[in-house]
Amino acid sequence: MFSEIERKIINGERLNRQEALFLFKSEDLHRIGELAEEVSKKINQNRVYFIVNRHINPTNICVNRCRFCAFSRSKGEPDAYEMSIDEIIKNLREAKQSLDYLSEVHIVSGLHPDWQFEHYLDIIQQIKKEFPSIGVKAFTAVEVDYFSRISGLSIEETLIRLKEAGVDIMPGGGAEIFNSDVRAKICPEKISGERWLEIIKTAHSLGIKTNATMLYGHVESYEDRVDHLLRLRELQDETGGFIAFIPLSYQPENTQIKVPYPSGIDDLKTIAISRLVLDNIPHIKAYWIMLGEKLAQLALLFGADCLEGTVIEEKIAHAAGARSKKGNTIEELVYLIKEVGKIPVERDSFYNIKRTF
Ligand code: V47
Repeated sequence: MFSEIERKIINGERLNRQEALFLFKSEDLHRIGELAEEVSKKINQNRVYFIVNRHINPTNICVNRCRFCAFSRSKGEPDAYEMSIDEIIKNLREAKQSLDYLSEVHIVSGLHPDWQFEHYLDIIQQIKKEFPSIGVKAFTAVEVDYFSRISGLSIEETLIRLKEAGVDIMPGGGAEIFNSDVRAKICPEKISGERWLEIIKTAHSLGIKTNATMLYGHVESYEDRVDHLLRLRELQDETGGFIAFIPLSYQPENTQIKVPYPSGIDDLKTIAISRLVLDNIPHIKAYWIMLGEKLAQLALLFGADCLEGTVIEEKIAHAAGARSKKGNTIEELVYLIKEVGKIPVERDSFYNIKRTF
């Protein structure tokens, strides 16, 4: 089957479910990687993107206590926190100062039992008022569903309000693995995979671009991963609204799902197969925070074309044992990219090129 798969990839033909599954079961990581690299070069030439950004998590208090999540807390727990809007602005000012400027803020929050939708809107409005030129990547489909429930607004109306407040693009979190049996084991309180896809579809129909993620390396099977990728590919055929796909390598510490970290082999294979299956999503991110800097660097030769960004302060993966730094400098990201013989490209939220190194 491998030679037929190779033929299809070289001719730009689409892989089917069986073929994608075959690749996950294959041990020929080198050849899978080589093929993914060829596809990546066709789409993004020799460029590798990164962004000068800061992650902000306004609160870790969350009514969904997903079993894979080591970050969330219930109200009243000693290390539960809530950031004020002033603190958020102060963090962004400091990031801007230390990096000279900031292109984007990435905001993912907990589902706070007391905060109103207006408060989340206020966070975005105040950020936009203070930093009008910064791209705002904010709130996953899971949060949008929650905002709609607490406000009584439809999903469409909720998204319109977010867009008006200043949301430019939505991050891809909360997708996990779409299969409902897996979701019942890892995040029983979370919205279904179908609901996640429906909300993202609505966002795309309103002109809001989004990312997509897949959390792998816990209790899911290769079949579940392939199913997840195919459902994303199908939606992308309809809407064209996904900009980037980010495979999230499971970090098991302090979580309720105790399994070993995914191996480096599994990480690289998952990146490469994502590039090969998602022929209609332009960018594949190697999220260095979860992969570690060195494996993320190698992933750039296995189909990935983006390293996310400077991040500054990562909390979700580090609560679960991520061994990377919490943030990076532009110089280090440029170094990682140059060392694999690729061209470092600083981008904005929509992958417009700001600077080439
Ligand atoms: O949705 C939670 C995941 C996500 C763990 O869109 C975990 O550009 C691994 O979505 N091990 C949030 N992953 C992060 C995210 C993201 C990150 C960077 C860029 C973008 C983007 C999106 O983190 C959650 C969940 O799937 N997560 N716990 C864990 N233990």
